[in-house]
Amino acid sequence: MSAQIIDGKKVAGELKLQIREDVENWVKAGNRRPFLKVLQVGTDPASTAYIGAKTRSCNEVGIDTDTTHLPDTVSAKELKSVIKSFNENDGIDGILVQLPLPSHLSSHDVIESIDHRKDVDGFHPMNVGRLAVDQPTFKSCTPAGIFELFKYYSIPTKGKHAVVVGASNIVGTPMSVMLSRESSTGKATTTICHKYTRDITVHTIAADILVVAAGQPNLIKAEMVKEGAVVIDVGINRVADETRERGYKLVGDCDFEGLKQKVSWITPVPGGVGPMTVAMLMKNTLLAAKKSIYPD
Ligand code: BQF
Repeated sequence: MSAQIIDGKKVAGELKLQIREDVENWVKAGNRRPFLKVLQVGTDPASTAYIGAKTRSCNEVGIDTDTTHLPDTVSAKELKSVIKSFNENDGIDGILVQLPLPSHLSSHDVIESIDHRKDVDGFHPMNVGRLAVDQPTFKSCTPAGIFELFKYYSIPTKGKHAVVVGASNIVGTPMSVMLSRESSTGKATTTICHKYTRDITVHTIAADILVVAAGQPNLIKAEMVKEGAVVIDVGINRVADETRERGYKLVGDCDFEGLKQKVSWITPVPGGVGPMTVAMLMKNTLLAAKKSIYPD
């Protein structure tokens, strides 16, 4: 048996067409076009590439956007005063601070300084807390995108054993919360593995749904998964490849070729979860403009 491939690029494209229509209807009804402000600290090339993908998506769906660049020497005080000016600017609906930040800056402090009503990444403690208690919120884009894939492909989560590998604030933790909670789909029995887990295979082999966000190429091999499992690979790793003009290729955290023979569904890298993350950012920005989560 060979797995069915979850085509995140296709699903993201369809979602963006829907969002574009929603944006046009919002503007036709007499509202200002939604505006996303992106803040980049420093010049990390991967961050620049991700911001490029987000800017292109904004253009596709009709959301206005621009990026403010600050030097990697910026102080916490200066950065927070810039964010404060964005918070107070009524022309800005969504604010995104591209991560990671230089090490002298605390991402906790910076994220907390964003107005939670403009936190389209869903990283502010207000939004994370509301997620945990099943209230309407800006959901972290990657887990939200994975749930859109479950919906699109009619992959049930209710009553399943879901295992999340990786406990980051951005992916693993909100994913485990969304899987375990009652709302939307969810309703799974959820295990979360992290760097202190003694034997991850004990857990991964028991998973009906396996979500891997560890940032380690080839971490998950065929012998570590259950026959017929659903595998969601969130990893995006650069590995050297001389045959590519860039000198590298992108791979996930899973041995895709090995797993494909054994599981029922699997996401590729690239073209799996990544495009969904960006599409959900567009959705959150429209929700912010419409004040759908936090009415005035
Ligand atoms: C694809 C990200 C790690 C650290 C910071 C499409 C993206 C990626 C892959 C993308 C990511 C990962 C983003 C693909 C945004 C996802 O075709 O497979 C899009 O742009 N992402 C980010 O902003 O910061 C990160 C991963």
